[in-house]
Amino acid sequence: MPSIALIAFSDMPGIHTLAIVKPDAFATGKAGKIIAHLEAEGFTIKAARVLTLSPAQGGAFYAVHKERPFYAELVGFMGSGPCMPLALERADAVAHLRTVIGATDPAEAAPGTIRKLYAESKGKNAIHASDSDENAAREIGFFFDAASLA
Ligand code: FUP
Repeated sequence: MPSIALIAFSDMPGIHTLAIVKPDAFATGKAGKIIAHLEAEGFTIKAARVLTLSPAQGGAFYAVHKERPFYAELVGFMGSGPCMPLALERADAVAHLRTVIGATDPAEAAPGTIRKLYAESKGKNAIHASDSDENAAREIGFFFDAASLA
């Protein structure tokens, strides 16, 4: 269960979301450019970590996809090196971040989006972003406790 402080942080409608700079972006040295892109879009970083996900952590985070054919590959990739979860704040956070990252497959992503600029494939696609306020609250709580949220 999230703490009371975390609920207060995450329940403000629409202003928080979770991004993860994925291992491919670290491997290609693009993590800093991606963070700069997020700040230029008006996101404030409220909390950040760098960690390598264990199979259990990656599997739990992406449990919603566990019946999908790409699940094992996804969990393996997400644990292949460091990643960086970021709790972000901005008006209309979830929807705006989804626009800023672009389509799942960089080949289909709009020009100027993070995935178009920095991703190499549908699997190795540089960044994760929450897809709803409900999932943003859950995903922020997955990585951060109340004490680490600014
Ligand atoms: P997105 O929300 O854009 O990250 O996309 P999805 O929630 O559909 O997928 C989550 C992650 O699964 C993607 F970021 C990458 C991976 N994936 C694949 O590897 N292959 C696919 O065909 C679809 C998704």
